[in-house]
Amino acid sequence: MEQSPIEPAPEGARIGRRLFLGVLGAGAVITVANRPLGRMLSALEDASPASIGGFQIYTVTGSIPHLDPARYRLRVDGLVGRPATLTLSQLASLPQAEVTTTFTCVTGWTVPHTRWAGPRIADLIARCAPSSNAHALVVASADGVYTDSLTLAQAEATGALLATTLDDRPLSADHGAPVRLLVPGMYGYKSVKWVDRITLVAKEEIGYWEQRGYPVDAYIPT
Ligand SMILES: Nc1nc2c(c(=O)[nH]1)N[C@H]1C(S)=C(S)[C@@H](COP(=O)(O)O)O[C@H]1N2
Ligand SMILES: [Mo]
Repeated sequence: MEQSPIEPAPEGARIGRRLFLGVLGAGAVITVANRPLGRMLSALEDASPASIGGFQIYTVTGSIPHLDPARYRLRVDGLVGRPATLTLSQLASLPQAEVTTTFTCVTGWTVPHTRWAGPRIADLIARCAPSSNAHALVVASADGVYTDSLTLAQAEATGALLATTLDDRPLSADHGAPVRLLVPGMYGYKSVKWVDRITLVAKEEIGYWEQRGYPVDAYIPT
């Protein structure tokens, strides 16, 4: 599927193609076509139709990875003295942190009072003996495409989590199971879903949406 450089708009994301065509057929297009048609169609092409509990479910690849929890491994590599490969039970045995936050997508939708838990990424990295020249980390998704990056200072200061639960329940596949990044205070595009690799690097790398125009400074204005 060809990808549009724009994140699916919330309106488009709520409407599946079949429903959209049905609406067109019924002549009721005015209820959904409050934006240029091309833009709306490309949003439909790219979007998962799901809206769950106030979240728009996004996946730039057009499909939702279903990772087997038993076979899941998180790799930590790059500029570390002790590269690691962790199972979910090893992640669960690390100190768990919790955060309740308003999840905020830069396109405008928010979900208040979302509660996330999992190990802090800074704690995990500390166990891997980062090299003195390690300055940032790149978080890569098992979807093979999506990445984002934080400086080690940002990981520390924000308390960024490798979230394994949302509202006290294991993450769903739609929300990035079994592990997603959650960066309190930063826009949702930092929150890489289906995390499978964290690589320490000397220089921050530009993430998927930042390469396509989103601000590299992802802090949500307060
Ligand atoms: N792998 C992956 N992670 C991703 C995205 C994506 O398309 N693929 N979209 C990002 C964006 S822009 C947002 S706002 C949130 C949305 O989270 P949700 O799909 O759980 O609602 O996921 C982020 N993480
Ligand atoms: Mo987003």
